[in-house]
Amino acid sequence: MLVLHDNLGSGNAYKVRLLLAHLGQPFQRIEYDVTKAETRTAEFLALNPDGRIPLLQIPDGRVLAQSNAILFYLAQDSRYLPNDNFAQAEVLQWMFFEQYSHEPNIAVARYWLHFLDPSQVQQASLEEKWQKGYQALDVMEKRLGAADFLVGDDYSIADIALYAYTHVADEAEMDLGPYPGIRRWLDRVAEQPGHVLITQDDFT
Ligand SMILES: N[C@@H](CCC(=O)N[C@@H](CS)C(=O)NCC(=O)O)C(=O)O
Repeated sequence: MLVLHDNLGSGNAYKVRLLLAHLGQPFQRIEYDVTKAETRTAEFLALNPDGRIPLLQIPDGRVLAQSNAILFYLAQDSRYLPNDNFAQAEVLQWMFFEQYSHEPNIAVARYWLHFLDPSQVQQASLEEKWQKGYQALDVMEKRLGAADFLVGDDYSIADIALYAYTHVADEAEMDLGPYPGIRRWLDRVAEQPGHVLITQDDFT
């Protein structure tokens, strides 16, 4: 069986749980408390020297890190990755955007405000994260104001990658009010068959 080294609060890990749920693929979850450095033990570092979840262990023992690489691996030959070469590259384009322009801002602001002691957060750093996070949302709104999904006409792993932290932007104290296209898209994603909430933890 697939084993997911996981954390229920993590949007990066949720991406993988969400795709596995869509695929109807059972998996075992091992939970780590990232606020207590549980992914920094010698045992975990032997599995992933980068010391981070999500980490997927496949039945032959190989492991794969990086949420979006895991999505790309699991989505092969499924309806969640388009067949066309250019559309596949567009999926990757959105997933690289997610990791460079979206996650480092919205996910980090959420982590500071929702999981750490907010009184320890430097206001200037937070405001920079918000400003860059809103820039990323502006980019998404340009697409989603006029289209149902990020790539082509269908739901794909590009949507899963960007849904993970966008749907909890309120926990980063960010306001999605000015983004009607994104808000409609969030509802559309939540209506996909097999959708699970970020808090769901029973998958075996
Ligand atoms: N780029 C990585 C980021 C993974 C990541 O930042 N994981 C966090 C939780 S969201 C983590 O494991 N943090 C624990 C640590 O750094 O010690 C991905 O997309 O998987």
